[in-house]
Amino acid sequence: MTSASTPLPQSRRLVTDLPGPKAAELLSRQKAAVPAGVASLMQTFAVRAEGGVVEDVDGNRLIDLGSGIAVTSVGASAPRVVAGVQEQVEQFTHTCFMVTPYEGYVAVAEKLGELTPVPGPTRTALFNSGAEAVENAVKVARAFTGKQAVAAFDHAYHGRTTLTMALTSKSMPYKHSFGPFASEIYRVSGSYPYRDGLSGDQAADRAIDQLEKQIGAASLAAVIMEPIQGEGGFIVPAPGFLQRITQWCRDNDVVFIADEIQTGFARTGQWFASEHEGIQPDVITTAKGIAGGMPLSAVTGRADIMDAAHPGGLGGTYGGNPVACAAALGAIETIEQDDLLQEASRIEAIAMEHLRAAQKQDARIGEIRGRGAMLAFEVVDPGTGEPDAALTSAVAAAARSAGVITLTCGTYGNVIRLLPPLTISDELLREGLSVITDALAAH
Ligand code: PLZ
Repeated sequence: MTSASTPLPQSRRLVTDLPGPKAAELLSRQKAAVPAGVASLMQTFAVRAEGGVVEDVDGNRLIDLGSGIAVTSVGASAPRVVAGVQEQVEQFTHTCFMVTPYEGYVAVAEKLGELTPVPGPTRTALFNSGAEAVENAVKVARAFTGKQAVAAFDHAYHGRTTLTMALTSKSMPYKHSFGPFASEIYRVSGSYPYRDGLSGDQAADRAIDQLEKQIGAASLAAVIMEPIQGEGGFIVPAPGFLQRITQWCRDNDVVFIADEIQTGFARTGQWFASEHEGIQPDVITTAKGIAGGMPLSAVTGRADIMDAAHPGGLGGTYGGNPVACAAALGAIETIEQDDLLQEASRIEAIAMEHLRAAQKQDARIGEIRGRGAMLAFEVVDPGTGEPDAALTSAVAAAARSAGVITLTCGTYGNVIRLLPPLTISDELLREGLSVITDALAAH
């Protein structure tokens, strides 16, 4: 360990407005050098992050309720992640696993085989981003089944590459003006109990009917679904929905892919959200929380499915980079040793209590939902229940200006979501929540 710096205090501190003077200068440099298409939410620039706090260039300390979109679940700069990365960079940074393999990749694959709820013997291939994992999950499903069609759900998010844009449901901002999209992708209705009012069985009947009538099992290689839909609005399907869908896939020789890129790695209070649903996916895609902030993703699947791709058919220059693998082993050890599953449940209890109390005072808080440290509420018109996207953006912007990193999501843009690091203290979490609910009360 080389870092001799003092720990970053785990508290919010605003010494300037946002952006402060240094951030304002960087923002103008960003504007001149980075395309507008790459937009940043926070009006400031990070220089340091630790635990649940991000420090900016002007010395402000922000409460992190986003974890870089569900990535630093073990806390920013988690000690075991930092140590693993430092040790690895001193040995070597890259050989390419397809050229000269190394143990870290195999160790991560073994760990994912143990931890994921995929039945029977498994194999794991490593990649860089979530979208790349989804692409490869589709490749193996097609190779295994000899079929081509892939079904995704309403409100789904699977990435920004050509294939994963096609799988993603929402046009703006993800797909608008970027077509044509990949072919043989179909969309069916999912389960959104707050808005469709259907039970898990009713929603599954509807989806299965669409799968059978509009695609046909004989053409269908895979069904892909996030067990809690993330970007779509932290939508938890009605109980039983996922069980029915996975059973239908099993009965019809269709590969069921659970996209656990956002829900994985203790985020929901289990290692994987599939476990809450009692399902055993054939293939699971993971990324984000897997490596404490280093770019790494994985496809873990039944050995017979994964081995259907021919030797040399899967890979990439950087997939399973040794530094990212060392970070993943550090992150996984942290989740295990520090019992972060329990921490996710602690966060759920505190946040639910806070949000339910706020809801009693304010009927614009619609459904509060989620699991563990993946929680959200809808902002609605209290009379009609219609989504209120304008109010949602205003509240989130106000919370950000007050020093709380606050993310929104949802097909209708009206969901405020909480994705704090699992290590955040009770105090910091409560303060961050109060900033958000106070911002709502002030609007
Ligand atoms: N699958 C379920 O949540 C990434 C996207 C943010 P990448 N979600 C955050 C944005 O606006 O780009 C995600 C996900 C699920 C796939 C992905 C894609 O993962 O690592 O961003 O490619």
